[in-house]
This record gives sequence, structure tokens and C-alpha cells, in this order.
Amino acid sequence: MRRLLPALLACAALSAGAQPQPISTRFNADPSPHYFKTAAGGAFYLYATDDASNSGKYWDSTSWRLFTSPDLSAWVDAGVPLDVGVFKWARPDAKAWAPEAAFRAGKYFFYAPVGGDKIGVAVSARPDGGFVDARTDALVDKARDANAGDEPIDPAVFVDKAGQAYLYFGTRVPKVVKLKADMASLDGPIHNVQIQGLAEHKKTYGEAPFLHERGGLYYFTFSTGWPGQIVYATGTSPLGPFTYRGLVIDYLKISTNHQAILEHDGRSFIFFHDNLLPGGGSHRRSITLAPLEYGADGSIRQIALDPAQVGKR
Ligand code: FUB
Repeated sequence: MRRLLPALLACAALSAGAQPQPISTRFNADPSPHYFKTAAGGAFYLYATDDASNSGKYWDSTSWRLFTSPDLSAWVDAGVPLDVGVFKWARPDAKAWAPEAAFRAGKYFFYAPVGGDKIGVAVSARPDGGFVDARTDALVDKARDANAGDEPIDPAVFVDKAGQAYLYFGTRVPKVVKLKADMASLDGPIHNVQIQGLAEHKKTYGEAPFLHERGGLYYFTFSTGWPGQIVYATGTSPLGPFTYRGLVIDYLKISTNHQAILEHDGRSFIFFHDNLLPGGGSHRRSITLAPLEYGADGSIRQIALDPAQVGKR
């Protein structure tokens, strides 16, 4: 019974309205969850910023972390899938921030900000390691690419039903650009993502762009700033424009908020990070997840947090 208890608690945490539980006792942040089928079978893979190996004063870790799960309840720390050293062009002081992953044509792709001014892309035949640079330079480079924005970080990839891949990224001004079928080159210009209705609702775009589709509607979620709420907007194209719809996760008692949505077997989950572990804080975050529920009109229901978790409005 004692061994069963953590798993039972974790299962309970996946029910609507249950309190979010950290997926690990290791500090981690910026979730990028996926379900991948390998020769070993299907499993959930969660790539993260590794807050456990930062200084505790800044997000200065130089490696990413992977967690795996058969069922979204019990998670295993699968170690370091790669570090910034994979990107030989990275600045010597480059930090490993919010990662993303994607699968296409037998290859696993890993996207990440490297140094705050570039986004790199790595590739591997397996999801848990073996990643090498998919190029010899950055996929997005502030100094090279028109309209890359002031801070090209927080990459998120969405592939539509026709197989077209889109890369979202950026702070303060959200960006979107198509990817070629190789998943490692830009296909056309970088556009600003248009979000209508933000000012009327006294919201701004901060960071953590993410796109998912449900029932033919495209949902663009993001953090409003520092600290930030997670809010959403919807549109009829992955390229936008999107119209502001509402709040998903309120302010937390940490300086960042960063979400990702996983749809699997007809169920939706939202992953985010918070200050859930002893000794936690803005630079020592912990990933959690909760069921994501929709109203009949396609609206997203706000995630219920313990009032003690909610930060200042
Ligand atoms: O983890 C470093 C940065 O904090 C990420 O890039 C942002 O999204 C914020 O979560």
C-alpha cells in the first residue's frame, strides 16, 4: 500500500479540480510534453528547462532535462537528452531555456533558445538522446533573420493536418514562421502573430507562445508577462489572426508562467510550472499538469488553483 500511494495521489491529481502535483522532486520548468511511439512502445516524453542545475539566482543551466511516463501519472527522470554544447556556434555563456520537440519521418527534432538571441534545432533517431545539430548554424538568428524580434526564445512547433509545420517564438511580440518539411529550415518570412482584443482586456503578450488545434479551431496560448497569466486566443488559421478569449491560468507566486497543451486519446492536459517543491521559487520551478476542459462553445475552462498558489493581480 505504501508503494501504491504516490501513484494513487498522482492519478488523483489528474482529475478535474484536483490540486496540481509536481511531476518530480527535481526542479524543472518550461514543459514540452509529447507522446512518442518508439520500438519500445508508446510513452510520454516531457522535455524541460533544468532548474535543478542552475545557480538558484538565474536561469543559467546549460542542459535540458527529460522525464518519461507510461501514463502521465508516474514520471521517471530520464536525465540529460542534450546540452548547449551540441550547438557549436553557441555563445560561450549560452543558457539552456524553454525547449520544444517534434517527430517527423522517423526523426526526433529538438528546438531551444540558445543564448537569448538564437534558436537551435537538433535531430536524433531516438527521443531520449543522441541529438546532434541539425544544421551548422542557428535556425533563427536575431542578427541574421529579418523580423526575428528582440528576443527569439520559447520555440513551439505545431504541425497541421496537411503536414505543414509552424514555429512560434518570441518575447513581447509573438512570431510565427513556416518550417520546411526537413523541420530544420525556415520556409518564408517571419510574421508577427496578430492577437485582437488584448488591449480591451488589459492584457499584453509576454512569452511562451503555444498553438494547438481542436475541432478545426486554432488555440493560441501564451503568458502575459512577468509575472504572467496564461491566456488564450482563437483563430481559423495557424498563422492567425487570433481573438482574445480568456484566462486559463492565473498569476502564480513566481516571475514566470509557461504552459504547453497535450492532446492524447481524446483527452487534453495542460502542463505548466509553479513553485510547488520545498525550496522552490522563480528560479527553482516545478512542472505540473492538470486536465484541460472545454465548454460547449469551445471556450477553455480556467484551471482551478489553490488560492495559496495565486499571485498578485
Ligand atoms: O526558463 C527560462 C525562461 O523562463 C523561459 O524561456 C521563459 O518561458 C520563462 O519560463
